[in-house]
Amino acid sequence: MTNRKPRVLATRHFPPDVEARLSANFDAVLNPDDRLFEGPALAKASDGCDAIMCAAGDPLNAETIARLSGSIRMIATFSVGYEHVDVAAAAKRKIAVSNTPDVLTDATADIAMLCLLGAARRAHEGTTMLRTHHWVGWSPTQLMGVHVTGKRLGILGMGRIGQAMADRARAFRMTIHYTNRSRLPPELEKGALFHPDADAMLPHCDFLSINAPLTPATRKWVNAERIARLPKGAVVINTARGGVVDDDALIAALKGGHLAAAGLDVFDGEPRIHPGYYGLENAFLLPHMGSATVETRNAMGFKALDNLEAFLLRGQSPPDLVRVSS
Ligand code: 8YV
Repeated sequence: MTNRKPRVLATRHFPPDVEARLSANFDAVLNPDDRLFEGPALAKASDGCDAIMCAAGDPLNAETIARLSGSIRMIATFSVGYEHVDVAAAAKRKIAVSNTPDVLTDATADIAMLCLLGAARRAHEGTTMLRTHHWVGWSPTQLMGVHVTGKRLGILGMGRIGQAMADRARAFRMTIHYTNRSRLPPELEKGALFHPDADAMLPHCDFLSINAPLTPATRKWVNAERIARLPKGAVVINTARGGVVDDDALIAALKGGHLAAAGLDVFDGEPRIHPGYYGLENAFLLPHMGSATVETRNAMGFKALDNLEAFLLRGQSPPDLVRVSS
């Protein structure tokens, strides 16, 4: 028996405090230049490792997982979303997978509210006007946007982040509608109106916030037909995953005027986003910043480490084990 520390590959350059703990407790293989790994290179880099600490966007699909060396026992993703990890393929190879729920709920809901307000109140056009020296002064009709207070907000996916978004919207006296796999108990629902049929909720949404994970069932869920069911002048907010939206349909509705605006923090195929977004004045766009606060990114890293330490150092089940969905 040797006392060697388990070896963990960090696929990304993580926050300094996170890497310090990773290096203290494990034989850490770091990525200080934050090079992005393609699948085969990732598999090669993890040769001889016991675990991989990865992030959203890393290609831990079935093909990469099939190439991983037999020494890999765990994949801990530095994210709550885990659509980039083929959990079933990992389970077949007896590789445990963990994620980081809870700790990024507030930061992501804050960004969702920022997207809602930024889109409704034409923040992109306002800051651009000012910074490009095109502001000639206040005028009674300048940059009139969509009023927020008192409007109806529909939430697709009332999990932790959807509920936190609802809490923020209540401060704006918004009426909350939601659709979810199951209805929430009254103490979590807090008076929000449940729609068992998601499509039936859409005509009630002045604002639609997407807070559902990307799954085969939600891929391109926001399509042309569903956008047409939203009231004219509605605003769409997405802080979940870009793949939930059909970009061509959203861009057409933003150009054609059926939608007043969109506030987007996530994009299909990011960072190579649909080129149609760049020129759209009524799209308030952020580069996937939902969890980007020092406190949150540290908490995500510490949670990933809690899981790695439980499994690799203490032989316990990771507290945030991701199970294969049925
Ligand atoms: C993360 C996210 O920052 O945790 C998630 O699922 O979407 C982000 O906020 C990112 O995925 C890091 O891996």
